[in-house]
Amino acid sequence: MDRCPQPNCFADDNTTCTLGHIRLDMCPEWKRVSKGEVTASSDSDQMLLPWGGLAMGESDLNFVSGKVKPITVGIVGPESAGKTTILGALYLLLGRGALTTGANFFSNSYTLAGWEAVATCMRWKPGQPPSFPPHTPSGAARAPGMLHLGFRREDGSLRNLLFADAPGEWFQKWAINEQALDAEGARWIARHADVTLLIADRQALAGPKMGAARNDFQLLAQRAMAESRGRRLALVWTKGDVDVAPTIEAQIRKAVASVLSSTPEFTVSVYPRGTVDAAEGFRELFGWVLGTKRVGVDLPMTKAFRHDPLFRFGRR
Ligand SMILES: Nc1nc2c(ncn2[C@@H]2O[C@H](COP(=O)(O)OP(=O)(O)O)[C@@H](O)[C@H]2O)c(=O)[nH]1
Ligand SMILES: [Mg+2]
Repeated sequence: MDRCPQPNCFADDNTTCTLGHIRLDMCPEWKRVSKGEVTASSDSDQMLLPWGGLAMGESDLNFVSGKVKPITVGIVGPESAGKTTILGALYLLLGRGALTTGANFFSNSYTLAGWEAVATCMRWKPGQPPSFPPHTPSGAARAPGMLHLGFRREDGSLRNLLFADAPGEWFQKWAINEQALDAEGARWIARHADVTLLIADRQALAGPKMGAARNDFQLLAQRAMAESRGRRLALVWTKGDVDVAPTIEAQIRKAVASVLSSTPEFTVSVYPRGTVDAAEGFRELFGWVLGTKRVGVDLPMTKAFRHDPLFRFGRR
C-alpha cells in the first residue's frame, strides 16, 4: 500500500492527512507517491486546517491535547461484539440532543466525518431501514482511529473525550499473547485509556459457542484488568435484548469481580427492552464516562501562614 512520505502522516490508514486534505488526491505529497513523481508543485492557495474530520491518528492527538488533556476511552472486546455500534448510537443520540443532561453541553468535534462514517448506516433513510455499522477493518495500523467529542460544563470548563475504536482482532491476539506482534494497537489502548469499557457480548454468550465466548471473555478481562491498574473500568453488556443463561452471566461477573471489587456495570442495546427506551442504557454509560476525572497531582497543604504550593519544592 502507498504511504505518505510525510513523517507524521498516516494516510490513508483511515485517519486524517496531516496537511489537512480531506481528499487525498488533492494532497501534493500524496500525488507524489501515487504518481512516482519526485517533486510536486504546491497549488495551495486554499487554507488548510490541521484536521480533516476523519478519525484521528496518534500524531494528530497533540492538536486536541493542547488545551486540556483529553480523556481516552478504550472499548475492549472481540470482533462483532457491538463496539462500533455503541459509538454510532452515542453519536446519533448526541445529534438528537438526547445524550447529555443539563450540566454538560456539546462543544465541538474534530472528527465529525469519522463519526458520520460510523453512524450513517444506523439512520433511517427514506425507504431504507437502519442497519449496523460496517465492520471495522483491522489493517496494519499501530494506533486505533480516534473519535473526538468536546463538552463544556456549566462552569465553562472544557472536557475532551477521545474514543478509540479498534478492530476486535487486535484484542483477541492481545488476550492470548500480550507481546503479539499484530496487537500493537491493543497495547496502545491499554497504555493510554483513562477509561476502559470491557465488552461482554450477550449474543455470543447465548449462542452455540457460549463456552468459548465465556473463556475468551475471562482471558481478555484478566488482561484488561491487569493493565488498567487503578484506572476506571466498566463491564458493558452489549446486545442487552438477548437473554443469557444466569450461570454464564454469573461467571462473567465473577471474572471481573475476582480482581476489582466494585466494577460498574452497564447494559446497552439498540432495541428497546420492555418499557425501557433503547437510549437509556447508552445515556447511563455515557454519563459515567463523562464523569471521569483526571487523576490530578495532589499537593499537600503547607502549614505556613500563606499557602503557596511553590514552597513545597526547591527547599531542602
Ligand atoms: N441483537 C443485537 N445485535 C446487535 C446490537 N448491536 C450490534 N449488534 C450486532 O452485532 C454486529 C456487530 O456489531 P459491531 O458494532 O460492528 O461490532 P464490533 O466488531 O465490536 O465493532 C452488528 O452487525 C449487529 O448484527 C444490539 O444492540 N442488539
Ligand atoms: Mg467495530
